[in-house]
Amino acid sequence: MMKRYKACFSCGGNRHRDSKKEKKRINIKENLTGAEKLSLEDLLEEELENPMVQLRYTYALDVIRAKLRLIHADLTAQSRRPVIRNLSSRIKTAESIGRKLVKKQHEISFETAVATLNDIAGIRVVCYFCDDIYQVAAAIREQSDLRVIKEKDYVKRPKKSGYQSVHLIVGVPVTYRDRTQEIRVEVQIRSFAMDYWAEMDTQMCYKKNTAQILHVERETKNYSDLIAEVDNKMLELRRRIEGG
Ligand code: 0O2
Repeated sequence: MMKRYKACFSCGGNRHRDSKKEKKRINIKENLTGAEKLSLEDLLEEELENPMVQLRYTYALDVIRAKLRLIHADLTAQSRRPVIRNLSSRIKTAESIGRKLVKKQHEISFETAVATLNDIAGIRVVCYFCDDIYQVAAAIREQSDLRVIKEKDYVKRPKKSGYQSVHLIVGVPVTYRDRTQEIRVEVQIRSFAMDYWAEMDTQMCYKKNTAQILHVERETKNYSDLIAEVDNKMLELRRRIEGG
């Protein structure tokens, strides 16, 4: 399940401390506990960890996961080979949300996170071949109970880093009693080879220091090109085999 962090964000929250809304929220907290002022990071973590919030995001992830299992079964039956290799999901930690809000120069608050971030809930779909990505994306678009809000194709146009994946931001209706809320889930769809690169890239980021950064980034970008070449060759081979 989700890892719990004590949030520690780079801006320290000082830039945001003056907002009227924030003062009000801190006062409310003081009245309730009499404890010392909570930082913006702690407030964000506390609101994110509210069971009703967590359960809404978990519900949305469960819906998408169930849908992807159906899509996998359908596409596997059609093509007579497995299409999706694995699925993984997570709810973003308060620490990671805080970092992203700072990066986007947004106020650190739960409301801003919910309003501006598309990936508080995320699911990763790893397919065997690069053409499977588009089959899965098309099948998601066809689902009448889901709304595709935004799409980014980093396979056709890889990121400067070399990162490749298709991202769909999908709206999932979550109804509790008489209230329906649309929860956004980021679905990252990539091939097995693209996933290998992304995982290794994440690992390298932890290792690199400022002096190494340019060199490491150049090298990982080159490996992304190499891996894409192998990915395409595997696809060509599969098509030759299928063609008899
Ligand atoms: P984490 O830990 O994976 O959650 P948007 O707000 O929708 O317009 P966003 O989310 O700001 O767009 O950016 P983007 O590039 O569409 O998607 C960001 C996510 O893609 C990242 O999430 C990563 O999961 C993945 N990603 C993007 N670029 C790279 C890269 O160069 N290397 C690797 N390994 N992954 C990448 P987070 O929030 O950064 O992290």
